[in-house]
Amino acid sequence: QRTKLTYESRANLAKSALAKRLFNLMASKQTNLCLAADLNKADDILNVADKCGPYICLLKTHVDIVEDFSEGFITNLQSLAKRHNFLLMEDRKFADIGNTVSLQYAKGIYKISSWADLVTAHTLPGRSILQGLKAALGPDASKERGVFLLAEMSASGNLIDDKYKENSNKIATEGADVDFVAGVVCQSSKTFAFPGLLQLTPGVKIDESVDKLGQQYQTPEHVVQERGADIGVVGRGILQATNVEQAAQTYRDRLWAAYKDRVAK
Ligand code: BMP
Repeated sequence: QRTKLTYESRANLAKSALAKRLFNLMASKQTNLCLAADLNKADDILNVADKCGPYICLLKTHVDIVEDFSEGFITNLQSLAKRHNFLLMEDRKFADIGNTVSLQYAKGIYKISSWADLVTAHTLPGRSILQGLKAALGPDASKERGVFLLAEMSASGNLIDDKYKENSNKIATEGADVDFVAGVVCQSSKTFAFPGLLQLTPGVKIDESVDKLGQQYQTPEHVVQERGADIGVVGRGILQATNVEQAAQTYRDRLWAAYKDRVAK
């Protein structure tokens, strides 16, 4: 069972170079917290990235909500990622034909492929989504990049059923492009079994169970121990706290303790 194995041992099983890197980073830095930096101003994102940087393994962006985007913002974000040792994930949720996702990944204002270590993609279009994203990268660059595939969502009433999950798992674990898949975004340990993939689980908050727009929350302990999360994604639980740095530390401590407990049992 993958949830019983340590991140160190799973790093050796990973087929994606990025998954290996992230497993090792989590183990050495002792954090399985991903910050969802969903803020609209570049400086606000850089500010939380600097404060929370020591406690996170991953910083997740929605770059299309940044009102004052510039290349300088990306350069600054990259230097914070380097200083505090975390990776960058653009939560783009690609969902189009191969040719279009290839253009969306590399071109336009954001040039996502030039800076995001990881991106997210829906499996709705099938395998061609991986081929399309890979096509945007040079032959060597694909070793420095990875994708998390969406196999489940935390939104209430979402349309994903068991068949869709099962087929998403196949895309993540079978075929020529599995070296590009670092993990799966999902809500349950049953969604996939392969220990070389990371389970990223959003919808984590300590003291709320829903928001007003369909988001469903669980506690850090519940997502790690009952749902199989390897990385817990926290946005508003940290961003709306009076002390952002302290909140990041609390989420990091609780997610990490839950993981240590899980592998010890
Ligand atoms: P918050 O903790 O503030 O609810 O933020 C959750 C983050 O995770 C958002 O950036 C959202 O886009 C993302 N997310 C999610 O909430 N549920 C999913 O199923 C997939 C996601 O990427």
